[in-house]
Amino acid sequence: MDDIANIVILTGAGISAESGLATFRGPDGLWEGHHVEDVCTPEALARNPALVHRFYDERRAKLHEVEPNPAHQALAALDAQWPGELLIVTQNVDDLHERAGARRLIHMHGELRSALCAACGRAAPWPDPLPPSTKCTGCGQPSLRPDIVFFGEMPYEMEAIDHALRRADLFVSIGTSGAVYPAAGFVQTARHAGARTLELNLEPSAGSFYFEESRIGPASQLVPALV
Ligand code: BV8
Repeated sequence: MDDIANIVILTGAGISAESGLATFRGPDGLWEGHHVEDVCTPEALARNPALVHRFYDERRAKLHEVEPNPAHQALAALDAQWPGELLIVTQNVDDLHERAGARRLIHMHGELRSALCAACGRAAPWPDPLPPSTKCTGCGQPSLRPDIVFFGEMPYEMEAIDHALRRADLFVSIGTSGAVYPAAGFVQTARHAGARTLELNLEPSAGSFYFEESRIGPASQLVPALV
């Protein structure tokens, strides 16, 4: 990695699988038990808020039962010692990257541990438990929702992500099926900017074609071997 200065790392549900968190599209994946349009769209939240809250409450409760795995720990160690620019962009809403110690981190699809006020847009730590009457500490409205980027909503910090991708010398994708945009398009942005591209995944993804190199295997083995 001697000619590499700036690194962007994209992670998906696969990096947390070995910690015990379900992925979306694999066997007994989250989308097996729920239709996306019933739990992960603004319309679903308006139509059946109790179902959407239950879907995210169940996943938030699971966070107390799991720990970061060697893949999260390896990325946090790389983040701590890498002298150049480094950005971990996660599609995941769990807190395993930060619990492993990662600092240069963006949650582009939101976070289970955060609540968003649908009235004023203010985010705050999730008030466990969340009785329906819980009011926003900013505007006082009882309009808290999961701080999750639903389908059809703009992911967070896209400008900062795009800037990092255009400056990257190396783009690494870990544990994602490449099924969801705009994240699935990041490899193309990085390639156009001249970055080397590497995919680490349990199986070829929808975007494998765009990567110079794909390594197949579990993240807990591939990531420590990389860093
Ligand atoms: C938007 C919420 C626009 C959090 C999620 C083209 C461009 C832009 C948008 C679109 C486009 N085409 C279509 C769209 C719309 C849509 C989209 O992409 N649809 C898809 C289905 C075609 N995108 C959007 O709506 C996005 N918004 O574009 O807004 C806009 C513009 C202006 C103004 C307003 C709006 C929003 C997308 C975010 C949606 N939210 N989730 C949550 O509930 O968790 S997406 C959901 O899928 C999760 O966030 C998840 O992160 C994401 C991707 O899934 P993966 O992480 O990849 O997980 P998956 O299970 O699929 O795969 C796991 C992989 O790991 C597998 O490959 C497996 O083999 C591997 N694996 C398993 N175990 C291991 C492993 N690998 C290594 N080791 C292991 N042990």
